[in-house]
Parts: sequence; C-alpha cells; structure tokens
Amino acid sequence: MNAHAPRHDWTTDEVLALYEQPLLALVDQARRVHAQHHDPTKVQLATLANVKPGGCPEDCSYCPQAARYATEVRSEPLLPVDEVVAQARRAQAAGASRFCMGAAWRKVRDGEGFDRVVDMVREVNELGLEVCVTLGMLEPHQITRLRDAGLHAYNHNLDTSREHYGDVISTRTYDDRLQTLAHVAEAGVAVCCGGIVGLGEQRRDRAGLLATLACMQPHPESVPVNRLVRAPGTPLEGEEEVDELEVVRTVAVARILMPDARVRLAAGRMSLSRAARALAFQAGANSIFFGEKLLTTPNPEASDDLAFLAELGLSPLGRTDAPPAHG
Ligand code: SAM
Ligand code: DTB
Ligand code: SF4
Repeated sequence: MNAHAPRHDWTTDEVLALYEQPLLALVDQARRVHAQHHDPTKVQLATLANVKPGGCPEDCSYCPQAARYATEVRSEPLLPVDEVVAQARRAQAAGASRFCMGAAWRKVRDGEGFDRVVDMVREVNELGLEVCVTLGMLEPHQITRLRDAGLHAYNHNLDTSREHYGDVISTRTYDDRLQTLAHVAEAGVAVCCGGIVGLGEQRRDRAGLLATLACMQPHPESVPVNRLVRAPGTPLEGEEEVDELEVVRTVAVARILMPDARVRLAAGRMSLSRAARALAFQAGANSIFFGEKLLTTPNPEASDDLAFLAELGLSPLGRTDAPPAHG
C-alpha cells in the first residue's frame, strides 16, 4: 500500500498514539498531509441557517434547542422557503460557498414540512451554493428525495466515542446515528460527520470518535470539529473547558487520518484565541462556519474572519474548485 493512501482500519490505540505526540511534531505531520492533499491557502466558508429552531424532543445534554432544558431558545415554526433563500443569497454575497440548513428535529417526517425543506434544498442549490442539511435521523427514501433536489451533503454528528455517548444523550443510540449515516452514504450523498470536544470525555474518547470516522469507507467528506459552546440552561453549561490546544490536536489528528476530508473548525471558535485558530489552520483545518450566528449562538463577525484569513495568507475557496461529492 502507498504510504499516503488513506487507511480505513484505524484502532483507537493507534489514534491515541497520534494524539500523544509532542504538539509541534503532530502539527508538522498534519501540515504535510494537508499540503499533499489540498491547496493549503484555501478555506471553505460555510454559512449556517437555523430553518426550524428549538423545541427538539431529544435530550442531547449540550444543546440549547432541546425542549426539556430551560434555555433562551424558543420553539419556532419552520421558516418559509423565500426567507431561507434570501439568507442563502446574502451568505453567498458575503463570500460563502456552502450553505448548511439545520432543523431541531429528532427525525425527518414525511409531509408538508419535509416537502418545504426539499424545496429549500432545490432553490439554494440553484443559486450555485454547495448545500448541506442536518435534520436528524432519516430513512432511505427521504435522503433520495433530498439528493434528487440537489443536496450535496448531509450532516449527522456522532459527537463522541461509543463508550461516552450514553453519558451525553439517552434518547437515541450510537447505532441509530450510524444507521442514518449508512442511508446517506448508500444514496451517494456526501457524509458530513464530526463531534464535539468538551463533553466531559477523555482523550481516549476523542481518539475513539476519530477512529470510528476514519474507519468509514469512504471517509466523511467533511468532519466538523466543534468545541462545546456552554449554553446556559443545558446540563453541560458548567462543564470544564478543555484546553484549546486539545482542539488543535483534534484537528491535526483528523487531518492525518482523513487526508481528503474537509476538516471544519466549527462551533466554539469564539472561545479560541487567535493563536489557537491560526495553529488549527496550520494543522489542516480548511473550513469554518462563516457569519455572525451558528444555529442559536454567536460566531465571529464575517468581516473579522475575512481579515483574519487574509492576515494568515488564506483565502475563501470558491464553489467551482469544490471537490466531487464522494471523493
Ligand atoms: N437535530 C439534528 C441533529 O442532532 O442531528 C441537527 C441539528 S444539531 C444542533 C447539529 C449538531 O450541532 C449536533 O450534532 C452537535 O454536534 C452540534 N451542537 C449542538 N449544540 C452544540 C453546542 N452547544 N456546542 C457545540 N456543538 C453543538
Ligand atoms: C456542526 O457540527 N456544528 C453546527 C452544524 N454542524 C449544524 C452546529 C453548531 C451549533 C452550536 C450551538 C448553537 O448555535 O446552537
Ligand atoms: Fe435536537 Fe439536534 Fe439539539 Fe440533539 S443536537 S437536542 S437532536 S437539535
């Protein structure tokens, strides 16, 4: 096997050994892989839209949109298609090439609401944006409809290791998540799947999550690395923050394991120093969420992000140089 061919047989122990290297050796290794597989000067800008905020029946202990926690987020109806398309146009004009629509649903239900999301996908795709949605669990016929409307990727995070999962979420299982991911891959839609650093997990859990992702065939098209946003009212609001360099390590290990994936420095960027953000790009992060808001919580100002990228010598990846859906 070619030394640089992506592997799909990683063990948690091997991944943990990557994590345990001295930081600069790890970042160097990730940087080399990154430069071999990507234009290291390009960063994809993905804008999020919360098309159905709040009121979610699940109990994800990090999430301000779960109905059962007393958070600032109220349940709101699914947005009209026109409003979402207007948001997408604004995102595109500001420099985004990917548009990700999230709904606080446990799972997709057939009916008027889903029909409307399919219309959103069709119209946003027609603008020339790479379209991603995250709608919870779904069935094969539902991902087929989304694909046929022009969906590029489906986001469905595993969040943490199988071992730690039950401490974070009780209303669904790791296997439920893997099943939805299998439906997405089988339909030929790109898989966007990652996790969260800071859920009270051990480094071994972070390694276990990345090993699970790296054993998928093909690897996920994109891997969001979120740092927990400690939302008031959620069970994890008082969780101790994980060292920001551990986020950098997670980006670096993800890059080494999944050389062709987009590694997205996702939620929690507000809580990272400029230096940690810079090191995360050096370690192979090549996508960010772009725009003042994530789903319900703040994100850096678009103009500040563009200035920071320019300071680092990075520029936004255009839609035309996006890789094929299932590379
Ligand atoms: N309901 C759908 C689901 O869970 O798949 C889609 C929306 S959900 C908000 C998408 C992802 O956002 C979650 O899987 C989780 O990884 C991330 N997320 C949610 N709340 C977060 C927080 N407070 N900090 C970091 N990431 C968070
Ligand atoms: C992902 O991994 N992170 C995004 C996106 N996929 C859907 C969501 C982050 C949400 C952060 C908390 C909030 O704003 O509600
Ligand atoms: Fe619901 Fe998704 Fe939030 Fe979990 S992460 S409570 S499924 S919106």
